[in-house]
Amino acid sequence: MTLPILYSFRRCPYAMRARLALLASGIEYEHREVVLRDKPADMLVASPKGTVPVLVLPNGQVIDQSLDIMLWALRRNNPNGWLENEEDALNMIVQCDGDFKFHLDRYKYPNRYDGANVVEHRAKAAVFADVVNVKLQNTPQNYYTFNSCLGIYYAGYMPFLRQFSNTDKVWFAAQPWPDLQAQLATFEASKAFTTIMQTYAPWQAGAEAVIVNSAKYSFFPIF
Ligand SMILES: N[C@@H](CCC(=O)N[C@@H](CS)C(=O)NCC(=O)O)C(=O)O
Repeated sequence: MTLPILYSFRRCPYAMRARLALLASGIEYEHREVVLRDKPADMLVASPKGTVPVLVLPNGQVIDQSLDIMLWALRRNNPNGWLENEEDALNMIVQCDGDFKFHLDRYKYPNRYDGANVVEHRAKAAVFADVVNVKLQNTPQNYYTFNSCLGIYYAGYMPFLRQFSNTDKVWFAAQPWPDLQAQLATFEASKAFTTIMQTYAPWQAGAEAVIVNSAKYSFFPIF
């Protein structure tokens, strides 16, 4: 049987959210781990822009934006109810991918951006963290325990907030965001996150296929 193929990179937050949604969907796929400085020719043929994640479907269709991969998977199969509050979730993901990511990159990698002021960019990125913290405060507690990873809503941007928190853990822990800090800890400890962070050898043409979400490599349900 021909399966969808996901080109992915373990530490890429965009690829993380695609893998989370694919895991939640239970859709079986072939995982191809990519080394960013040595991208496989097959991936570049499918998507010349050269970013991960890229999903190649058996009919040849290529989905090369992480959010589109999430929506493709969850609209096809959504046994964990990950599309609840979809409109609000998408609005939050747009904020994450826009201003927040812009300032996160400059906070995290100031050397890559001429004249980037770390403290200024951290303060601007913190605006989104604050919004998420308020949202979490207003979310009924049982929602967390019912669905420990909270669906596309949080899978869409938790990998990015995780990068933000890891850039300076001491500073992050000192911020007045108890709900966000707790939710990030829950996210990192979740079965879903540990599953999608498992390591794979870089893919090479001709290598044995790594199948994800099959009984052999994964488990279902995930929460
Ligand atoms: N808008 C894209 C962004 C993906 C992206 O920028 N991925 C990074 C890795 S985190 C990448 O592949 N960069 C190319 C490179 O570093 O060569 C998406 O949502 O999928």
